[in-house]
Amino acid sequence: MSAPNDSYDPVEVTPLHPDEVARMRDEALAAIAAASSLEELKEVRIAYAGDRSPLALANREIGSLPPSARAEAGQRVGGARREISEALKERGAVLEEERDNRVLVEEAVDVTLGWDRRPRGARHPLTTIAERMTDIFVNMGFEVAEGPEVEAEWYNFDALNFLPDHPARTMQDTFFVEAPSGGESGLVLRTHTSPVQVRALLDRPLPVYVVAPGKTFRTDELDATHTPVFHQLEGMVVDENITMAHLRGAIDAFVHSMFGAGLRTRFRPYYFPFTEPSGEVDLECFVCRGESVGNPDAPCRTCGSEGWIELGGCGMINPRVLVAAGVDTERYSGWAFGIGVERTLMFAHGVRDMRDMVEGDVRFASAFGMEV
Ligand code: FA5
Repeated sequence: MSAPNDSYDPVEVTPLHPDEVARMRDEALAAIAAASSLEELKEVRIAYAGDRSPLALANREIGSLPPSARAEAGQRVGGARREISEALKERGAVLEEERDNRVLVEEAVDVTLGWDRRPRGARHPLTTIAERMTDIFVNMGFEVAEGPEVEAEWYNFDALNFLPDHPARTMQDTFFVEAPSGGESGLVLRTHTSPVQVRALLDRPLPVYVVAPGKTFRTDELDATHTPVFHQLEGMVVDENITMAHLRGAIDAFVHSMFGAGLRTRFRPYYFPFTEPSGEVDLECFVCRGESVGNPDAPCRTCGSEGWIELGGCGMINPRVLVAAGVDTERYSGWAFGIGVERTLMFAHGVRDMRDMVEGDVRFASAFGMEV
C-alpha cells in the first residue's frame, strides 16, 4: 500500500484511476466470458476476485487517498468488483447447467442391459399356474371376472344360500373384518371365490361364461395340505339349456390340457349350499393311473395309492342363487366349479408340502425356472 497521500489533489494513485479500474474490470469480464468450464472459472475467480486480484489490491490503495477522494474511489472500485461478482455468478450458473446436462448424458445407465452375474427373479409358480389354469378357460371362450378380497358377508354367504347358522360362518372358518351394522352387511375376508359368481351375474348381461382366479382366506392352520391364505379358480356358466354334461365336458377339457390327454375324471356327490346337485371332481391319478390301488409293491405318493385326486367342488347353480342375482330361472340355468390353485400346483409338479409355496424361499420358486 502506498503511504498516506495528504496532498492528493492533483496527485493520482494509478490503480484507482477510472480508466485503470475500467480496464481491470473489462479484463476480468472478458476472462469470465471466456471460461469454458467450472474449473477454468475457478481459476478466473481467484485471479480476478480473489484477495490478490488487481481490484482487491487497488481497493487497498483507497486508504492512501485524502479523505475527500476516498468515497468516489471506493464507489468506483466497489462497483467494478460487484460487476465481476455478478458476472461470475451468472457464468457459474450457465456452466453448472452445461455440466449437469453433460453428466446426464455421459453417466446415463442403461437399466435394460442384461446383468448376468445376478440371478434373475422369477414369478411365483402359484401366479404362473393360476394364469395357465385361467388361460385354458379363456381359450374356451370364458371371460375373466374379479371381486374384492375383503368381501361383503352378503356376497360371500347370504347370496350363496348359506343360512345364518351355517358352520362355515363361524369363527373357526372365517376371518371377520367388520360386524354388520344398521342393516348394512358385515365384511369378511372372502372364504372362497364363489361370491364372484353373484357379482358377475349382477354386472354382466346373460349369457355369462366367466372364470375368476383369486386369493381366499380361511382360519385353517398352515400344514402340508392347508394354508390360511390360498387361491381358487372359480368357473361359472349361466345360459339357456345348460346341463351337467357341459360341466363335465369343460372340466375334462381343463384336465386334459393341464395334466395330460386321456385322463379320466369322476364326480362324487357332495353338498354345497349354492349348488344343487353338488359334487366333488376327482381326477384319475396322472402318475400311477390307478395302478397303485391295492398294490403295496408300487405305492403312489401323488394319490396316496387311492388312484384318484380331488380337484375341487362343483355343481348346478342353486336356483336360489340365480334368483338372488336377478336371473330368470325359467329360462336360464348354470353350473359352477371351484378348484384349489395350490392343490393343482402340488399335483402338476409333485410338490409334497404346501408350506414350501408360502414360505418365500427363492430356491423353491427358482426350481420352476424363469417363467414370466
Ligand atoms: C369351495 O370353496 C367352493 N366354493 C367350491 C365350489 C365352487 C363348489 C362352485 C361348487 C361350485 P371347498 O371348500 O371344497 O369348496 O374348496 C375348494 C378347493 O379349495 C378345495 O378342493 C381345495 O383344493 C382348496 N382349499 C380349500 N381350503 C384350502 C386351504 N386351507 N388351503 C389350500 N387349499 C384349500
